[in-house]
Amino acid sequence: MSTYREEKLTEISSKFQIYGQVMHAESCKIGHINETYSATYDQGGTRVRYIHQKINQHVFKNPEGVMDNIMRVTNHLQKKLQAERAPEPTRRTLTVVPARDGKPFYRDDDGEYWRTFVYVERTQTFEAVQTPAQALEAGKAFGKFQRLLADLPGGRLVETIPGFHNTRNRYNALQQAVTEDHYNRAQSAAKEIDFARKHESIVDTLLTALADGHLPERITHNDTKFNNVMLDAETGGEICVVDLDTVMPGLVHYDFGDMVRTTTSPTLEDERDLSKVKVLLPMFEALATGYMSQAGSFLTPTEKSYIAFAGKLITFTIGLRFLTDYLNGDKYFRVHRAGHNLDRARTQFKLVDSITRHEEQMQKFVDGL
Ligand code: GN1
Ligand code: MG
Repeated sequence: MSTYREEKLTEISSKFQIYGQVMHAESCKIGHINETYSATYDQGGTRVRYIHQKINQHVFKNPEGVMDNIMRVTNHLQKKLQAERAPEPTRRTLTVVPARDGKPFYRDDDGEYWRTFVYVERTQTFEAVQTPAQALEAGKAFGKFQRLLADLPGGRLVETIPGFHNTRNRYNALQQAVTEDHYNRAQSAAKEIDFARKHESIVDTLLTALADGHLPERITHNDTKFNNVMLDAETGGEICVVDLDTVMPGLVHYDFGDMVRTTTSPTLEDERDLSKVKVLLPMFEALATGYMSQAGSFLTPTEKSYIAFAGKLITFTIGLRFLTDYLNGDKYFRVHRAGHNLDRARTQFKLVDSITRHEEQMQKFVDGL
């Protein structure tokens, strides 16, 4: 890590209510948005770890609203886990460590927002799903998350990114990027742009059902990728879901859909060998079983009837976003190579195709649960 970063992290570490000396810090998690570090402290002779994270304000325009949501959600989860007598409850939801002034964040001299979490030990995360057992755990983890938050007291959570999963808006943003074509990239993405246009008919389905009152708004996570589930390093069982910045009012389909996107094809999000990208039904069945074991108690029949569709829609939506960002010059998602966002879009669209082929079978399986 650069000296700048080490010095910065030493400064940051002194701003939170942590007892002990920071020993070292390192970069962790390959997210596309925030900067994340794990830091090891010496606390009376014992090593303890914390997570320090800088919030990306280009993406999250209201960081205090983000932290307000996270405090409400994590406090509620902690209470519910204790009431349910869950073992090791402090490993099962994130714990925010307050700053010295008691706020859930520290704002530095550059106006950057930092926050700190207790490090959840003895867990593992994976960039790509490997087994149906893992898909089952992911489904269970996010299903439980929704279930435990169903009775969150207080007003509506802040919409940290308004219209985050609004596929109509995402579709329109793509059309605008194509028209402007500031980076002269539209030609290189002609096939993908065409794919997007051919699928326009699906973009309003859930929005219309919500507007017509057929689907209820709930509290959802909205970024349920598989690498946001911490699995116990020993047993592989789900422990804790992370990345709570986009917890806000939403449809359960946003969560289930992103789980389908990231846990039914055992490939990376930017896999270039598209022949490998496809839904494996045993993965889907395990995912749906895990999810329904928790969410089955509160889902309405109409919500349930859109479950397989959700996988297609959200995979398509994330594909639209990658493609739009490619055309807009890679301003949003961190890229590591030329054409990275285009590769990501291609992978998503290939998966959309595969889900479409299996959609009926997938829904039938869910109906039988
Ligand atoms: C972003 O936080 P991170 O990098 O895991 C994005 C998600 C996308 C995901 C695609 C706030 O997630 O919506 O699905 O990349 N988060 C935000 O990998 O835009
Ligand atoms: Mg995220």
